Amino acid sequence: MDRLNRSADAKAPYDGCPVERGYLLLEYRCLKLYFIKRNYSDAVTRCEGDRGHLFNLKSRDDGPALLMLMETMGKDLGTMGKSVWVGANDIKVAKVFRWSDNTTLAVDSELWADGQPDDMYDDVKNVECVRVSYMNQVVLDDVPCSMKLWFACQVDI
Ligand SMILES: [Ca+2]
Repeated sequence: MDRLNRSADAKAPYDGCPVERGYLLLEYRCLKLYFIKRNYSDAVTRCEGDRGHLFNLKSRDDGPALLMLMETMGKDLGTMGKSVWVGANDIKVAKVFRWSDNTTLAVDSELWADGQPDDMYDDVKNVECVRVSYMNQVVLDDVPCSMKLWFACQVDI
């Protein structure tokens, strides 16, 4: 079926968002939070299995959708130490963070937590993957890709 036909039918509001797989349409974003802890590459693979990618949380405007998603699932990102993988990393070129659609996440973006990205986590250096947590607002931090975290997948609609 081509897109035109599908968009004309009764499922139009969710068109392309796999709600049957537990995705939710929140403020025009099609998202699912996985409450299983995985390293970054396993999380990427899981999202790709849904024909999506890790959530590209590119602006403050994306914060409410994530918090709403957590709330819907009965979880709270505001608790200390809680964080979720998002779709940015600097694996290809150090210090050049890219979202999964290849757009850049500037190192001076207001989305980073204070002092981030610092290419560091405890004693580990050269860390390359990005998580989001909540400190009065959603904030990003670069951490080791081997960390096991919850993750948010996004399907483009
Ligand atoms: Ca860091």
